[in-house]
Amino acid sequence: MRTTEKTIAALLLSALATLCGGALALADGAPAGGDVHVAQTLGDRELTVVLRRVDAVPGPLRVDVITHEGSAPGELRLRVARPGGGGGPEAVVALGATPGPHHGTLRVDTAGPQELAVDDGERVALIPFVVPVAVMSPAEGLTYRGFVAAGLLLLVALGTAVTARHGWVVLLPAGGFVAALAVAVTAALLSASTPAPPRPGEDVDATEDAVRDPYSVQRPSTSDLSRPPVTLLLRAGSTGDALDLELSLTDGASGRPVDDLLVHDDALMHLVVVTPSGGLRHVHPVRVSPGEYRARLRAPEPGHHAVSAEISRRGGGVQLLRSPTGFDVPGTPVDPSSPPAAGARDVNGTPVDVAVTGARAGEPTTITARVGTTADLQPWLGMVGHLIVVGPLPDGEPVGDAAQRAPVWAHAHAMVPLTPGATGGPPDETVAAYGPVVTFTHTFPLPGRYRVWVQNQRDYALVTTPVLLDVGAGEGGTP
Ligand SMILES: [Cu+2]
Repeated sequence: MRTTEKTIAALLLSALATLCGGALALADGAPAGGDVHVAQTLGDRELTVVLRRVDAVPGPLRVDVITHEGSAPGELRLRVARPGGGGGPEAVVALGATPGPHHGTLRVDTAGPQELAVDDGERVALIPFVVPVAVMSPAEGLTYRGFVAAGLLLLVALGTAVTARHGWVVLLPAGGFVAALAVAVTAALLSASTPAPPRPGEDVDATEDAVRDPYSVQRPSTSDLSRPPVTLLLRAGSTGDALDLELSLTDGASGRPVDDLLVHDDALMHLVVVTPSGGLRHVHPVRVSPGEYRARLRAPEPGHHAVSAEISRRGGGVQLLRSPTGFDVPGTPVDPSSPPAAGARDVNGTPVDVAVTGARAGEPTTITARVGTTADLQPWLGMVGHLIVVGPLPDGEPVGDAAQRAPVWAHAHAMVPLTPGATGGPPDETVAAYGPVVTFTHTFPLPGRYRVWVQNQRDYALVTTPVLLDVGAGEGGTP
């Protein structure tokens, strides 16, 4: 082989190495999705079901079921199904007596909307989720075709360089290789800024969201806030020493079942119940069919309960629904208990110290809770802490009745601090590294006496701290 041919062969070989390296880097840069966390009050268990990211179909779907303090050991059966279709293969998750994560792996065969069925033997929760469809834009298509053509032409050029008698013959495939490579590289650069085409039957916004974040179709978008309000129908039926709540969601305009709820703050629905004695129940009803949700309350108190539900509809933003009826449990109501306003207390073995500054209507009030003694709080529903506010409440009547008419029901959060440089999603409940000081800011619109509950998770147990808060009139006698 002459010197020029050797030089051409060496150049082509180095180009081949670059091409292979480039192709690998491209594969590593594939769009990544996230995990979906869904809190579920299934029977007597409060669970967090975590659907891990699906990288390819057909492929494995790993499901982590996180149990909490007081969860009975047992078995859950999981299966994946297309909405309205038959069930796929099952996986059994054995729930141990120790609270924490328990694992199961299923198989998903197709992309698109599906349901994860979680069956405790008595009730089946159907959790909608989406396996992202790989959508290729024209620029991405050109990139792949360009690299394939360049690779083939490179092999032809190499073969020609070894066998051809005249060096100029190699220039033909080598020139084609350079041209194909140029097209591929240009298309790769373009594809970074070109949106992917919409999938059939889907709007462009949703598809763009789905490409950036495959699970975004389950999260609210701020760009579209046009869905009608939801009507919440509530029925309560007794089951032994528990109470089964049946919740029906219907569209305020069409009257049809509402089946477009998004996972919002790690749940499809957050149900808040204020009990006659002034207790708080915060549960996450399971979806049993389109628009139908169920939750069980253990050891219900006699008397009237006030109920609100927080949901988020796709295209409808977050809605706080208040049940106009609440529900009644037969029997004589116990006297309401009055929690302390501020200061130190013990909540089921956890030392909690609450401080309040401000507390004037129309001005920001800061509520600071020191929960435990070290930084061992776990994120619950994606937050270090939750603050639930109901009021103003008159003294001298059962709290459930007063809460039914209370003008203000509100919900504030203490966010999980962002870890600098973190590339993954937010930490899940297995990370016990937050607190012990948790701070909330809330502006009370009206003066009066409020009931406030601070909620945190520690050792897989929910710590609910009730606080009685007197909010004074604001500057200038607001409002
Ligand atoms: Cu909730």
